[in-house]
Amino acid sequence: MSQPRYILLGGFPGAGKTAALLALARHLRKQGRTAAFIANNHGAELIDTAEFRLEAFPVEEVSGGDLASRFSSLAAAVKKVAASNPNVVLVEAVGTTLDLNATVAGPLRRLEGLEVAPLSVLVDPVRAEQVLGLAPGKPLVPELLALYRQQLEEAQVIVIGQSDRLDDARLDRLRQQLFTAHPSAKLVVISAAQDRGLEDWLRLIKAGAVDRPVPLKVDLAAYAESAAAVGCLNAVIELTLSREASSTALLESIGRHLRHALAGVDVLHLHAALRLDDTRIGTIHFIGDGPPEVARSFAEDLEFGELMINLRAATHPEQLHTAVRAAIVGMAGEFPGLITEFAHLHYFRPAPPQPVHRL
Ligand SMILES: Nc1nc2c(ncn2[C@@H]2O[C@H](COP(=O)(O)OP(=O)(O)O)[C@@H](O)[C@H]2O)c(=O)[nH]1
Ligand SMILES: [Mg+2]
Repeated sequence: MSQPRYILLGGFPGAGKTAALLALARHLRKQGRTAAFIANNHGAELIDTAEFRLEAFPVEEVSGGDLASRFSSLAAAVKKVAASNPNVVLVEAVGTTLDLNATVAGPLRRLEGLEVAPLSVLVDPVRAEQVLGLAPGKPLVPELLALYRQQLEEAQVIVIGQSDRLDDARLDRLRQQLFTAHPSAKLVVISAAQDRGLEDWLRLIKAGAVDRPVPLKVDLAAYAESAAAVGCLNAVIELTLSREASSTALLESIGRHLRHALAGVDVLHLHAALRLDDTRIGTIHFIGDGPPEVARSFAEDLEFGELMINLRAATHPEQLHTAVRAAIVGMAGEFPGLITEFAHLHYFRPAPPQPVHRL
C-alpha cells in the first residue's frame, strides 16, 4: 500500500473547513479513492466528527487544543487513521490556529516522514470581502483581525470557499484583491455546497506545484491573545418529549431561539445537531448575522434525542452559556412536556497555544 497524502487545511472559525473537507472526501470517494479525516478542536463532543462518521469515513479527533500544542495526539491520530489505508487524509486545524507550516506541516514531514501537501487556508468570501475592505460589515475585533490576516499570510494555497454565495463579478474582485495582497500564494475557488472547484484544488496541491513556505513571524503572546478572543461552548443536551416531534421542527426552534439570544454577538459559527442515532442526524448552522439554515434532516419523528451545540463567537464564554440556557428554555416552551437535561457542558476560551515543535 502506498503512503497516504495529507491535506492540511487552516482558516478562520466558520470559514467552511469541515464542509469543504467533507465535500472533498465525497469527491474522492466518487473517483474510487478513499479518504480519512482528522478533526481538531479545543473541546470534546464535536458535531464535525459525527458528520464524517455518518458518511462512513474513518475519523480521529485531536481535541483539547490546537494541532501544534497536541502534536503527540496528532501523531497518534495519524497512526490510527493509517490503519484504514486511506489514499488521502484530510486534517482540519481548529480555526484559531496560526503558524501551521512551522509547527504542524513541517514536523509531520520531517519528524513523522509523511507526505504533506502545501498548506491550504480557506476563506469565507463574505467575511474576506469585509476584512479586505471590499464590502461594509461589522469589523472583527483587532485580535481576530490580526489572526485572520496572518492566516492568509502563511497560506501556500488560498481556497476561496462558499463561492455560491457571491456573483462572478464579486468573486473576480475578491480573487484579484487576494492575488495582489498575497502574490506568492496560489488561489482556487470552490463551493462545497455545489461541489465545485474540488478537482482544481486537488490539482493545485499535488507535489511540486507550490513554492517553499515563507516563514511567518509569530508573536506568541499576541497569538495567544487572538486565540483567547474567541469564546467557545460545547454542549450535549438530552431531550425527552411527551409527544413525538419532527427533527426539523426541533432544530428550527433551537436555531431561532439561539439566533435571538445571540443578537448583537459576533457569532463566528453556531452548529447544532440533533441526533437520534449514528445514522439519523439533523444539523442547523448560522454565522454572523445570518439566518439559521437546516443543513441536514431526517424524516422520522422522535421521542428522545441528543442535541449537540458547538458555538464559537467573539465574546465571553459566560455570555454564550447564558444565551444557550435561554434558548433551551425558549425551545422547551414550544414543545409542551419537553424535558431537557445537560449531559455535557463546557464553555471556555481556547488555551494559549504551546507548539511542541517549530521547524
Ligand atoms: N452556501 C454555502 N455555505 C457553506 C459552504 N460551506 C460551508 N458553508 C456553511 O458555512 C458554515 C461553516 O461551515 P463549517 O464547515 O462547519 O466551518 P468551519 O468552522 O470552518 O469548519 C456552515 O453554516 C456551513 O453550512 C458552501 O460551499 N456554501
Ligand atoms: Mg470545522
